[in-house]
Amino acid sequence: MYSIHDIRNDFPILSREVYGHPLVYLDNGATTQKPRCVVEAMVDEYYNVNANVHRGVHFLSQRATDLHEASRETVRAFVNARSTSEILFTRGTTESINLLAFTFGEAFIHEGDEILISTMEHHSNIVPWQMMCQRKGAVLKVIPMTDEGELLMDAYEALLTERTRLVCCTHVSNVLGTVNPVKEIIRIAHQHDIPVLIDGAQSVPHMPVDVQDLDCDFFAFSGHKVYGPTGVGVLYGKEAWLDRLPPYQGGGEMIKNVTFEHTTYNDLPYKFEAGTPDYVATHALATALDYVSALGMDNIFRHEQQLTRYAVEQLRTIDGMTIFGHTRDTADAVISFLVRKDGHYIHHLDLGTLLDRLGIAVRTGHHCAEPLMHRLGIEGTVRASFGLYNTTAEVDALVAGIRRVVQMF
Ligand code: 7TS
Repeated sequence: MYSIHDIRNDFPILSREVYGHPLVYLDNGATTQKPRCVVEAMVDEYYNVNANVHRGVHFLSQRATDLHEASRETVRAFVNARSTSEILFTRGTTESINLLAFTFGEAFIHEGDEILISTMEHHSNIVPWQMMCQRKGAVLKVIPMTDEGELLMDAYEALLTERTRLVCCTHVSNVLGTVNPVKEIIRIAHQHDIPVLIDGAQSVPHMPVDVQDLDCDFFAFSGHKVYGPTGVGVLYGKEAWLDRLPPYQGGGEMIKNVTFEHTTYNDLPYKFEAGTPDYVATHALATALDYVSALGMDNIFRHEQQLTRYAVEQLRTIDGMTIFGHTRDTADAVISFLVRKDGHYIHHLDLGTLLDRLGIAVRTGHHCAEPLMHRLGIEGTVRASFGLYNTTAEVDALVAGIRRVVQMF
């Protein structure tokens, strides 16, 4: 059963106060809070197991290696990859995308080739491709969207040419909550033999994800957004693609043999994992994935969908409210908004700062999606993003808080 009371007790930080008010944490799109079991997994590993992985004959090193590799299997099962060879540990979504942009660029991109991204990408799914395009003389093209924040699928298809080498698209917008039709995007790209990267930073925490069902070629996400620790993330890649990519960084772990003249590289996934991995974080990430799996991703999805719909409904009762996106009720647990007073929008930073004084944590600004802000013709928004532990009472506190703040202007 989905007992919100029990769940909240698993997250010590949720019972703290901010400026004398109970904390209302609605910035889960930026990072999620950690259940006790995740922190305890880290403490336990440092206190009782700690040793470097993959290189020790001794007891602790073997135990740490077992935990690290068991974590890879947990991640594999969580996203339903075919093999643990397809699960690369990185520092997060950003590093996953940079890894792919560099290696894919080296292997497959030539002058005049094209990379396709969407209007609603986070900077981490824009800038690495721009850098790669500059390096290789390639061209970045952008899938347009409607004013309501939906990708234009006909325009997408029309943008695919014989020079398109890769399509990179976010699963869920971190600003609009739009859930993109990624399965359809992938199907269409594959008709043209073009591989697809999905940025899953904002989908993995909120819905079941099956990379084989999606049939994506690459999929990136961050541990810290799915109740795991900071500093660890994942790049999934189909083995056939990963085998054809060169290494990203050189160093220990990623080699088979080294002489001063020549190095042979390790097998997957180690070829892409130079240096000591954050094996404590990988174990804690697996602990987080076990935690959400025990609650059930379907149940989390249902809970957050109900909460999001309730929040949209309640926010719309506020005079002057503009919610961006959310024109379909399939949108995810991220709501960006602005409030108009006396003919202009109250500045997002002012609104966010005054909400903070009431103990309500929201994010303000461009949300690392400046091109999307330009498309919407705004500088920034206030964003409330929900997690598995948020409640309708917290939505009510947000709505009451906004009403109170708006009165002050
Ligand atoms: N992609 C998307 C869709 C994201 O929302 C984010 C982070 C990233 C990539 C980068 O993830 P990282 O873990 O490598 O930093 N998004 C946000 C946000 O919306 N507010 O703070 C970080």
